[in-house]
Amino acid sequence: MNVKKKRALSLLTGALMGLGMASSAYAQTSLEDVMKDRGLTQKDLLAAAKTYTPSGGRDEYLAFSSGGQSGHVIVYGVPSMRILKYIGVFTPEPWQGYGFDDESKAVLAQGRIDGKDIKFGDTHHPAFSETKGEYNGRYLFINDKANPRIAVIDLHDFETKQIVVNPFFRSAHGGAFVTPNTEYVMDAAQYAVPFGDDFVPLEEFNEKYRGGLTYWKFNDKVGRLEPENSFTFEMPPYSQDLSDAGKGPSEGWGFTNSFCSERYVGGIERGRPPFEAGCSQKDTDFMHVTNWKKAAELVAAGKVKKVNGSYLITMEQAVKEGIFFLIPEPKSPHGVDVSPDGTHIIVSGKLDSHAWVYSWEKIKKAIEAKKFEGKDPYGVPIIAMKDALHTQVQVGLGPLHTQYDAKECVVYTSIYVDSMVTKWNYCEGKVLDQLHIHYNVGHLVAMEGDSASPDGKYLIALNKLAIDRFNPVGPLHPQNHQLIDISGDKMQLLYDMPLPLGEPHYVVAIKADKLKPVVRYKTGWNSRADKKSEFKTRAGREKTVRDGNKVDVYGTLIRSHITPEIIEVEEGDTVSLHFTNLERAQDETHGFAMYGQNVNLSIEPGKTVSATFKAEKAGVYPYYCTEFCSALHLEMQGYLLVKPKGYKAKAGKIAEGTKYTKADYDKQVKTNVDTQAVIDSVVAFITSHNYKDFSTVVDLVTDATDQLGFAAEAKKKSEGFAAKGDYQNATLWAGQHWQYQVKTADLGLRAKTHLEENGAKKVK
Ligand code: RUQ
Ligand code: CUA
Repeated sequence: MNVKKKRALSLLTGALMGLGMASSAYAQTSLEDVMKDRGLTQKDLLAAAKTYTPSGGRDEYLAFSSGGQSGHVIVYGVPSMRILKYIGVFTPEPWQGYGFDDESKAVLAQGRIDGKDIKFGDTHHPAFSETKGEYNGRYLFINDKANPRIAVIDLHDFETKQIVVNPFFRSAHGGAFVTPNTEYVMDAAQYAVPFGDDFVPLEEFNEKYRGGLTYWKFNDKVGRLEPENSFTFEMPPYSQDLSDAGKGPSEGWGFTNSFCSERYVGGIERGRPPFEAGCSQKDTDFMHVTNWKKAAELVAAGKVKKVNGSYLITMEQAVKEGIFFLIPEPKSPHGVDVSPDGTHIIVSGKLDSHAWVYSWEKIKKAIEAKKFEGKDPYGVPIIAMKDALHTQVQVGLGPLHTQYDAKECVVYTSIYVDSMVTKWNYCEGKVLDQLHIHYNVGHLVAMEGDSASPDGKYLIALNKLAIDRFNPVGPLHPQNHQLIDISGDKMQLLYDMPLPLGEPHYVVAIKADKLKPVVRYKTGWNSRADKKSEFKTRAGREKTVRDGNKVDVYGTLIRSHITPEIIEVEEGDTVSLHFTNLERAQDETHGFAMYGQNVNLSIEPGKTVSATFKAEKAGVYPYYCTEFCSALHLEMQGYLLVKPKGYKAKAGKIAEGTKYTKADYDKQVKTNVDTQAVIDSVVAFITSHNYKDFSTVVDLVTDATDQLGFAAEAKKKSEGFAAKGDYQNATLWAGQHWQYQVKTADLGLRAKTHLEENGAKKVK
C-alpha cells in the first residue's frame, strides 16, 4: 500500500473508531463536519469506505449488465459501481461508430430478420465463456428475447463480433448460458410457435406449436458461433424459460424451466379467460432435462436431420434416444440455477414461497433405472418429484433467482413480491438472513457467481423499480442496482446505483484481472472481422481511386489532420471512405463525422474503418474529427465537394485569407527554435532513462518520432520557399513545422510524466 492510501485509511479508521481519539485533529473535525452537514451516520461512512475508489483507483470486479431494450451491454466496476462502457450489441451505438461504419453494419446485418433491420434488442442474460467451469475472460454472450438472437462480444477489445438468428424460434428468453468449456451456448424459446414460416391457427396449438432449446456450437479458436453445427431440441409448447448447464457430475446435461405447461391459449377478445388465468392453474410446471453430450454425438454420427438448414432433434427422436426428460417443478417457476459443484439445481416458483432444491444424483438414478411416473402428452418421460427433490425451503413470497456464495451450501435468492434477498443454506434447508431492498428485485449477481468457484464478497440486487430512491427525472424512472456486502454473516446494503438504460435483466461479474483488453490495434486492423483490413493505409500512401462512378478514398488520421483534407466527387457517385488511425499511443482515438450523410466513425488507434454512401446531392459537406484529440483538434477538418454533373472548374487559385511577410516568417522560425529546445530537453530526459522498459513510453516515443519526421519535411519545405523569397508559403510551412513540433512535445511530455510517475531509472 502506498503512503497516500495508508494515510487516508488511518484517517478514516480513526474517524470510524469513535471520532474522539484519532491521530489527526484536522481530518477528524472535517469528517465530523461533513457527517453533520450531509446527515451521515457511521454506518454510512463504513459503507462509503467499502465502495469509494480514490482517483486513479481500479475496481476488483467488472460487471457486465444487460442493457435491456437498448440492445447494449453496460460495463461497470464493483465495488465502485462506476459505469465504464456501453457496448453496442444489437443496436447502433454512435460513440463507438457501431452501426455507422461498413464493418459494424455487416455485424448488425447478421441480425436482420426476414431481411428487415431490427432496431432494438431485448437483451436479458449475459454469460462469460468458461474453461472447466471457470470464467476465462475471453468472450461474452448475450441473448435478445424479442428477436431470438445471440451475440458474441470479444473481450479482447469489448466489441460485438457476431449475431446469429435462431432458425426456429420467434422469441428466446432462456439464453445465454454456456456449457463448462463453452462447447455450446444454450438458448431456450419462450413463446411457442409453429416451427417454419407457415401460418397455423391457434386452434392447432397443441399439435403444431412448439417450444425448444437450441445448443449453439461455439468455436473457441475463432471466437464465433457455428450455426451449421448447432442443434435444437424440439420441445412441447410449454413456454420454456431460463436454462443452466450442468457442471461436474452433471456436466453434459442442461436444465430448462418452463411455465404455462397448461398449454393455455388466452384470447379475451374471443370471450376466453386471459392467459394469466389459464397459465397458472396447475400446481407444477416442468423442468426440462436434456443431454447435450449425447445429442452432439448423434449429430456427429449423422443421425440428426436438418430442417431449414439446421439440426432439429424431434421429441420422438429425443425420447427414443433417452436424452430428454421432464420433472415437475413449482408453479410458474423462473430461475433454474445449478450449484458450483454441479450436484444440485435450485428452482423457484414465482407463485410459490419455496425454493426447491433438486439432487442431480437422484435425477441420474431415476434416469438410469428408467423410473418414471408417466409421460406427458408428447410422450416425454416424467421423473416423479419425490425421486428428484432434495429439499424445499420457505424463502419468501415470489422467489426468482438464486446465486451461490463462496461458502459451501450458502445461497442468495431474490424475493420479488417481498422485495427482499434471502440468504439460506440449501444443504441443510434453513434460512440464514434476510435483507430488504428497494424495490421488487429481479436477478441477483454474486461475484463470479455462475462459475464453478464463486467468490462471494459482493451481491448486486437488480431491482425492477426505483420509486423514491433518486431525484425524480420524470415518469420513466432509472432502475436501481443495489450493492450488498456479503462477506460477513449479515448482509449489508452499501450503495444504490441508478441505471438509466434498461431494463437490465441480468448481470455477470468477473475478476478484473482476468480481462486483458488491448489498448490499440495492429495498424490497419478490421476489428469486426479480426484481421488486417484490405483498406489499410500507411502514412504518405493516401490516395483516391475512381472506378466508373465508384470512388474509394484511402485516408489516414493522426493529430491533427485528416488526410485527405479535400475530397472531390461528382453528384451520383458512390463514395467509400477508408480511414486508418495512425496513432500508436493509448487513448488517441479520432472520430470522423460528416454533414448530412450519416457518417460517424470512431477510429481507435490502429483501426481501419470504412463508410460507404451515395453522394446524391451536389453541395459542400464539411467533415471533422469528433474527439478532442489535441490542442489543434478543431482544425482537424476537411471538405467533401460534391460537384454537379459536368461541372467545369474555373481557372484560378484559392484566395489567401491572410498575407505573410519575411517578418512573419522570421518570427515563426524563432518560435520553432525555442520549441525545439524544449523537445531536446525532453528527449534528453527520456533517453537518459530506461524508457525501453515501459511499453507505453515506447509507443509514445514511436509516435513522437513519426511526428518529428513530418516536422523535418515541413521545415525543408519552408526553407525552400524562403530561399525563393516566397514568404507566404515559407511562413505557412514553418507554421506546419511548429504544429508537428507541438505534437512531438506533447507526446514527449506525456512519456516523461509516465516515466517520472512510474519510477524509471537513470541509465546514463
Ligand atoms: S429475467 S427477473 Cu432472467 Cu429475463 Cu428473471
Ligand atoms: Cu482527432 Cu480531434
